[in-house]
This record gives sequence, structure tokens and C-alpha cells, in this order.
Amino acid sequence: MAHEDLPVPIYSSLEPVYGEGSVLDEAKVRFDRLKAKFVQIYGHEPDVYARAPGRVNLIGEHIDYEGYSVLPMAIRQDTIIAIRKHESEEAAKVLTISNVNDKYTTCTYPADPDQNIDLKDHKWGHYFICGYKGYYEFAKSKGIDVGVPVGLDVLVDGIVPTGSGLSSSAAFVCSATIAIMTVFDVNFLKKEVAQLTCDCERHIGTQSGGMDQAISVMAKPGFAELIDFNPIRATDVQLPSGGTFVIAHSLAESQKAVTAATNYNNRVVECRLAAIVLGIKLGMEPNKAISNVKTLSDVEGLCVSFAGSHGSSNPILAVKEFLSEDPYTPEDIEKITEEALPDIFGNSATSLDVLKAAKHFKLFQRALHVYSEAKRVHLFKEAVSSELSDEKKLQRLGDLMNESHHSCSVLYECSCPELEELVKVCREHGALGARLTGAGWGGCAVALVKESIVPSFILNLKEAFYQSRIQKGVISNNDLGLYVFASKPSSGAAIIKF
Ligand code: NG1
Repeated sequence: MAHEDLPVPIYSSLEPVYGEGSVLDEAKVRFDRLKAKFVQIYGHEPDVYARAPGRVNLIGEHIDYEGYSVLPMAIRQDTIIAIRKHESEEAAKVLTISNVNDKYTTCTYPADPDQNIDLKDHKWGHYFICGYKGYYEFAKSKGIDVGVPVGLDVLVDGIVPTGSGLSSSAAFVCSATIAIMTVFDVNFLKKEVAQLTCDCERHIGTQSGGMDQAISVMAKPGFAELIDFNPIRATDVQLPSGGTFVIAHSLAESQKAVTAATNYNNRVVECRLAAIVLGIKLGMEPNKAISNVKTLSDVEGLCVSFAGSHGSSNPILAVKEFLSEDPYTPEDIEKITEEALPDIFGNSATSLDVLKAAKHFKLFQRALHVYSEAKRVHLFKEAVSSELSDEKKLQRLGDLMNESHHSCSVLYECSCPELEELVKVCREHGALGARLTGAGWGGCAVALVKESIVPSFILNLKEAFYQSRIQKGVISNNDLGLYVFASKPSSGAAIIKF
């Protein structure tokens, strides 16, 4: 059976999740500490534990929300959660969310699935509430009797670096949702959890695609996954041997939720506008385009037909023909759409925030990135399954990663000076390819490196990129392992009942 059709696995020990060796040893220490601290805070043991990993995206950036397939793998860093529900409906109806890390002070919320998340007051516990609301929304939609809300005691331990493009937020939302459903004696299919966590993370104010939640829930050790959307599906991708992915932090933190109006959500809005304008230029009635076209994948067929009449199948031909390279003002677009932009996005408060913040929109560049990046994902997958030698495959994957970075940097403008420097340093020290990963504007780069040179590659990165930052006190030498490490494809989300 396809793994998206299976429920989230339940284990009674840590080995199936963490394998063996130092990763398992570290996990045992964390779970022991989580349990001890839970007992210390709440005076009793947790009912159950859940975990969900972060991920590194190998290729396919900023296209999941446009409906296109992406190719990430789970990393070993994860969020683990211990949870207990209050037995009595009379007990305090409070959700208490604590963290093993003192940096995150305890948050309390009412046990009310209909509560609104206060986006103006950003708190770490909000991500738990995303999962809480998501569980109830989905359970109700399935006709499950959710009963009267009760209080929950929760303790969180997350080791996915935050603001790093490695999806600490999805690891938290997925583990929270899984902990909640399990404590209420429910288990949904992986594809259902992937979809519901994608939907519910939007309560935090980013109009995210579903990549991070899908890989966190559906990952398998040893494989990257090609993730398709609508419906969500994961296909195992066995990476060629002899190559390793090294993840390196640019040390610029990317606060996606805080900068959403000018960065992440801005790009989602620009893509929608590009898609609507293309739809109209390719013959749709403006009002039909506005109501029917949500993403660039919705008008790909029209673009491909246009290309067909010019002897090609490349949708980019239509982008070059119909979109202007110069940025569009809102008035330029309104002349084409025959409707005011705020009316087009009227039901989305986060999109209206984007319109308020933006002076112009780069439709040509964003569409060019999305269509070319979607193509690169398939070329990457094709190269992996081709007859090429492993060496040649790695070279090809590296080239595609470099092209992806160029497109992110120049067309999508989601890089930053620190990432540019880091990617350059990676390439100068032997990476076959290197690119920013995740949303960008800070966070991590991922480099494909021949396995034989990984130790010297990491040492070289330390010299060329991190040493000056260690000297300036940005990070400490002892923490370097948290910021640059080799990563193998790790396992997906799980429920643990000891
Ligand atoms: P990060 O910022 O790495 O979690 C975000 C989105 C993804 C995807 C990438 C860009 C969320 C939860 N995740 O990832 O869906 O769009 O940016 O490819 O918003």
C-alpha cells in the first residue's frame, strides 16, 4: 500500500524511528529528560509522545503553493512532544504548553478549538494552537464526535534550528497535531495528516504550500521523496551513492511569519496575479480568470497550448510573450483585470496586508522561476532514475541545484547576502552544487558533496565562512555542529507509546 494511505505509525520503542548509534543514544537522553521534566512540571507522567522531523528541500523551491511537485528529504532533527489530557471535564479547561528550553516561556490558552490566534502578538505556542484547531476542524469534517474540550498538559522539545529553512514550524505543527489526535484516541491516514497540518499552519499567517508537512509525515529512512499535491502523494527517490548533502546555516535568521507581508506571502500574491494576467492574455474573460485561477499551474495548460502553436511545449514561451519584464504597478494590473486588486483578494486578510505593503509586482520574473523550477524537479528525478553512472548523476544533480539557486536568487529574489556568500564558498570548496533551501531570505544552504570529501569540506566551510563569525561572537565554536552538518534521509513522523 502507498505510504500516504497508511496511518501514522505507533511504536513502543525508539529504534524504529532513530535507528541505532549516536542518533538513538541522543534520542534516548531527550525522551528521558522530556518525561522527567513533564513529571516535574505537571506532577504525573505523559499519556503518549509524538515526534515529527524537519526537512531539507533538495530542489523545488517556492512552487509547492503553486501546485507543483517538490523533492525534499527528512532530517534527523525533530520536535518531540509529551502530552496528557485532563480526565475530568470539570478540571481546568486550559492548554498548558511548556518547553524543555527555558528560552521558551510557558504559554497557556483556553481549551477552545474556535479561538482566534493573535497574529499581532507572535508567541511560540501559537504553532501548537494551529495543530489544535486543525485537529478539531478535520475531526469535525469527518463526523467524529469530538466531545467537550478538556485541558491538555504539553511539553515540547524541538531541535530543528528555528528560522533556518529546515521547517522547524512544520515539525512543531505536525508533532502537535499527531500528539493531540493520539491523546484523543484517533489516528488519521498520513495523507490526511499531511493535508490538515498544511491547512492549519496557515492560521499562523503564512500562505504556505504543503511540502514541509507532507515530508515530515511521509518520510522514510534512506529515501528522499517526490511530493505531489492535489492529491498529496509521496514517491520514494533513492539518491545515487557516493554523494552526501551537507546543510550549512547562513546565520541570517529568516522570520517567515513576521516578514510574511513583504516576503513569503508577497510571492504567493505575485504568482496569483501573474497567473490571472496570463489567463486573461491567453483568452479568459477577466472575471472568469479572477474567480477560477488560483495558481500558475492552473494556467499552465493554456501556456503550453500557446507554446504548441509555436512548435514548443514550454510554458515559458507564453511568459516571455505576455508578461512584461518591468515591474507592474497595481494600476497596470487593474487595467488588465478590470477589477481593483483589493477586491480580487477581498477574503484574504494576509493578501490584503501584502497589497498594502507592495508598490509594484514582478510578474514576469516570478512566473519564469516557478515554471523553470517545476521543470528542474522533474529533471532531477529523471537524472536519479537514469542509466547514467552514479558519478555523472551526482554531477547532473549538482548542476540542477546550481540552476535552482540562480533562479531563486535572481528571479524570485529570496536569497540574501549571507546565503550568496555561503553558496559561493560551498562551490569554491568542491560542492557539486549548492543552493538556498526552504523559503530563503536567510536560513540554510544545502550542498551536494562527494562523500569522500565531506570532513574536509566541513572544515573548509568552517575556515572560510564561520571562523570570522565565531571571532565576532555570532556563534560559539562549540556550537558549530548545530550550524553545519551532513544529513542522511531520516524517518517520518511517529507516535510513541512506551
Ligand atoms: P520553510 O520556510 O523552509 O519552512 C517554506 C514553506 C514551504 C515552501 C518553502 C519554499 C511553510 C510552513 N513552508 O518553507 O511550504 O513553500 O517555504 O519552497 O510555510
